[in-house]
Amino acid sequence: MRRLGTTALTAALALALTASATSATSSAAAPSAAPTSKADPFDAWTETVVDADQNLRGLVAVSRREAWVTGESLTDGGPARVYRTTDRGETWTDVSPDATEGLSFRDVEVSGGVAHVLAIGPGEASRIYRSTDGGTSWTEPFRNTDEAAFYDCMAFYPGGRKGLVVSDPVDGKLRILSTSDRGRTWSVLADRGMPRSAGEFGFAASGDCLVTAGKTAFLITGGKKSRVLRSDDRGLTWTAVRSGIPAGEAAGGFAGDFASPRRGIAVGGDFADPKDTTDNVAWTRDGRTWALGESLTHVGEDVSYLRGWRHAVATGDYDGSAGSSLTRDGGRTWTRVSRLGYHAIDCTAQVCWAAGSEGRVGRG
Ligand SMILES: [Ca+2]
Ligand SMILES: [Ca+2]
Repeated sequence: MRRLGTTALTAALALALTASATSATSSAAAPSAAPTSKADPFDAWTETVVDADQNLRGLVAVSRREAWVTGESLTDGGPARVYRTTDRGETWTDVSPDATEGLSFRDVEVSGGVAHVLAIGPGEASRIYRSTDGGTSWTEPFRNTDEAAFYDCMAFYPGGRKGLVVSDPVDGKLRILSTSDRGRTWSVLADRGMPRSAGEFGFAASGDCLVTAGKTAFLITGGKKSRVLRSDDRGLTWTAVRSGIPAGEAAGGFAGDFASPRRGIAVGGDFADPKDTTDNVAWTRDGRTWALGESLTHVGEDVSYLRGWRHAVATGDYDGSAGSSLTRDGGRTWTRVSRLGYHAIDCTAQVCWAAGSEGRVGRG
C-alpha cells in the first residue's frame, strides 16, 4: 500500500511539474550583458525559444556546438519532443521519435555516439528510446510493465557502455534498471543491496537525481527522507547518508553533479513551497559526508560544474521561484547571476546550456 501511495504521490508531482510550466513567466531575452568578469566562467544566459509548447526538463550538453533537449507537451495529450542542435543553438532540429503523445521526456543522455531518452511516469509511461544515428531513427529497448514502478532519472558511466535508471520504490526499495551493452538491453537489478526507502523517491525534475562520476553512481532523493545514496559496484549495493537538505512530501534533493567521486554538490528545495529555499544546497569533499552550503535564493532543480571543482552553476524555475547562481568555492557560497531560471543545466568545459519552461533554452 505504501508503494501505491508513493507512486501516486510521485505521479501527482509529475503532473504538478507539468502544470506549473503554463503559469511560468513568459520568456524574455537575457538582460544586456554587464562587463564580463574574466575570473568567472559564467555570467549570463542568452535565451531562445525552441518550442513554446514544450516544458523542457531533459538536457545534455555534448559540446560547445551540440546539445539535446527533451520535453513534454503543454497541450493535453500532445507529443513529447526531442530537439538537437549542432551549430551552437542557432538552429534546432526536431528529432523526436514517432507516437509520443502524452509522454514526458524528462532525461536524455548521449554517450559513445548513442542517444537515450527517458520517458517518465507510472506503468507503461516509463520508457527508454534509443538512437544511434543522431535522432534520425529510434528503437524502444525498454517499456516498463510494472504498475508499481515509476522511473525518474537515467545516467551512463564514462564510455557509455554501462548505465543505470532509477525508479521510485517498489516493495519499499528504489529500483535500479541496468544496461551493460550501450542501452540495447535493460534489466532490473536485484534489490538486496539497496537500503529500504519507504516514502523516499527521486524527483524527475531535471534528469539528474541519478548521476555518475568515474565508477561511482549517486542517487539524490527526497520525500520522507532526503539522502544521497552511493554505489561503487555499478548499482548493486548502495550506502545512504542524509544530505541535510530538508525532507518533505515534495521536498528534498532534486539533483546533483560531481566533479569526481569525492567532490559533489546537491541542490533541491520544496515544490510545495518553492520560495522556501532554506538549506537547499549541500556539498561533499569526500563523496561520503555532506555539509550544507549557503542557501540559493531560488529553487534548485539542477546544478552543473563548469571547469574543475570550484565553479558550478545551479538553476531552478518553479511557481515564481526562479534564478541561476554561481559558486566559486565548490558549493559553500553562491552568487545569484541571473533572474532567468531553468529546469535543467549541463555545462561542458567551455559553455553552459540550460532547458526550461515553454521551450526556453539558455546558453552562456
Ligand atoms: Ca540524466
Ligand atoms: Ca543537468
